[in-house]
Amino acid sequence: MGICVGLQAMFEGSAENPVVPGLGIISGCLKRFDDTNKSVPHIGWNSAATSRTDSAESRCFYGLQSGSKYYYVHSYAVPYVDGRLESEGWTVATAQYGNEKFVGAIGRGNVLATQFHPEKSGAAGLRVLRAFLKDVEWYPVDGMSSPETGQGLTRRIIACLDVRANDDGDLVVTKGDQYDVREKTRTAAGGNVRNLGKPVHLAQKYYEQGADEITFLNITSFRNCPLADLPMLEILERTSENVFVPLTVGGGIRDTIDSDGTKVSALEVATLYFQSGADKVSIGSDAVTVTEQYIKNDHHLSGMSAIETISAAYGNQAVVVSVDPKRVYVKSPEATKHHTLRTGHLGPLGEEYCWYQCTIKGGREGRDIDVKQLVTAVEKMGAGEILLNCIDKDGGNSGFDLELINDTKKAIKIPVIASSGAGVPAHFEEVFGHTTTDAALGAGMVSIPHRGRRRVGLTQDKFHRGEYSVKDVKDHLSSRGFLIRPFEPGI
Ligand code: 1PR
Repeated sequence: MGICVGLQAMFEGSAENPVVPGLGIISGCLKRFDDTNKSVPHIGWNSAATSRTDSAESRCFYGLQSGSKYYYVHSYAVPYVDGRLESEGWTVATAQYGNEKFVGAIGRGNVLATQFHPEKSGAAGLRVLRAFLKDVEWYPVDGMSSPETGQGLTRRIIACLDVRANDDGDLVVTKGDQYDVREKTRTAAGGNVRNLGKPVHLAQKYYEQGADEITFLNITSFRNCPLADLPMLEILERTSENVFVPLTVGGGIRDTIDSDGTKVSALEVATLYFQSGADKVSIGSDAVTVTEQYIKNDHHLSGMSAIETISAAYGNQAVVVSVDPKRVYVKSPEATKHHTLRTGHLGPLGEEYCWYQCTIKGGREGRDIDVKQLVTAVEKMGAGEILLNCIDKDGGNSGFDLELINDTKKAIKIPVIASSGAGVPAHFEEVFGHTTTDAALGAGMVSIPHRGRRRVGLTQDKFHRGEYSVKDVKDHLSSRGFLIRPFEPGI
C-alpha cells in the first residue's frame, strides 16, 4: 500500500523531479496542478469515487465509498484519462479539483495506493485501512455512513485551540478578544487566564463534531521554551491517538537555545512535533523576522530560515505561516509606503484607507511590514498555506475581515485559512460566499461556554458562547448549498 507520495512513487515519474524515475508499477506520470484559477497545494477533503462498485452485493473497492470525503494534501497528481488505467486491469477512484480530474486511489489485487491520507480521513479513511489490512478487496458498503454528496473539494472548517499555562501552571485552552486572554477586572494587572478546558479533551470533542482539521497554538511561545519542556508534544501525542484529522501546531517554531546552551534549529523543533503527531507546523513571529531580512537583502532567499529548511525537508504543505495583523488607518494611499486598500469600514477620523501591519509575539509588537509583503515573501520561501488572523476582529464575534481576506488571496497562490471574528454560523457562509478563501477557522465561537462570553456588539443577544458546535456550522453551510464533508460516525 502506498499513501500520498507512496502512490506517486508507484508511477513512472513526476514533473516534480523529472530525472528521478518512479517504480513504474503503474504506467503514467504526475504533473503539477494548474494554479491559474485555484490554490496549489490542493489541501482538503475531496472524493475518491470509483467507477466500479459491486452493486449487486453492495460492496465497494477497498472500502472507498463515493459519498465519502478523504483528506488530500499535494501539488502533483496523476491526470485521469478515461479508461486508460482500467484497460490495464486497475480499479481507479477519481477526484476533481477545479477542472482537473485526477487519480485519487488505484488498486489491483493486493496493491492499493491512495493519493489522499486514509490515516487523516476520519472514519472514511479508517475503513479503507481496515479493508486493506483485512485483505478484503471488495468491502461491504456501510449504508449508515455514506450519504451521496457532490464531487470536488469541500469547504474546510478548522477548530483552533489557543493553549497556554494558566496561573496555576496547568495547560489550558484559552481565548480572548484582540489577543487579551485574561478575565476582565478593574485592576491594572488583569484577571486570571480564561480556562476553557483541557486541550486533548476539546480536540476530541471537535473531531467528533466533524471538524476538518484541528489547530493548536501555543500562545506564550515567545517565552523561551526549552526543548525538554515543549508543552505541546504530549498534547499532540495524546490527541493523535484518537483524532484522525490533520493536526497543526504553532508557537515557538524557530531556532532556539536549549536550557543547557545547546543550539536547536527550527527544523529540529518541527521534527519533534511531526514525530509527536503533527501534520503541519505554523510559524508566526519568525516569519515576520525572516521577511524583514529578506526585504533588507534585496529579496534574496537565505536558504536558512525555518520556513525554507522545514519545507525543504517535509514539503511546503507541512508549513503554515500564521499572520497576526492589525489595521492601520490612513487618509490616502500616499500617506504610507505600505500596500493599502480602500475600506468600507471607515477609520475613527473618517479615514477611507488602511494597511495591515504585521505583529510578532502574539500581537505585542507591531513591525514595519504589511501583510502583502509578508505573504508574498513566505510563499517564495516555501510556505504552503497562510493562517490569516486579524487582531481587530479576534474574539469579536462580528464576522471575518472580508476585505483583508480578499486582498490577501489576490496576492498569492497558496491556500488561505480565514481566521478571527466568527460569531455565528452565518459568518462562515459570508466568508465562503464573499471571498475565495480556502478554509475558515473558528476558536471562541465553538469553545467558549455560555458563562464566559463577553457581551459584544450586535451579536450579544442572539449568540451565546458555546451555543454553536462545528456541526451547527457545517449544517448551516450545507443548507445554503455549500459542499461540506458529510459526518461519518467513527469505527
Ligand atoms: O509567534 O510563531 O511563536 O506563534 C505564536 C502563535 O500564537 C501565533 O500563531 C499567534 O497567532 C498565536 N497567538 C499568540 N498570542 C495569542 C493570543 O491570543 N494572545 N493567538 C495568539 C491567536 C489565534 C487566532 C484565533 C482567531 C480566531 N489566536 O487564530 O484563534 O483569531 O478567534 P475567534 O474565532 O475567537 O475570533 P509564534
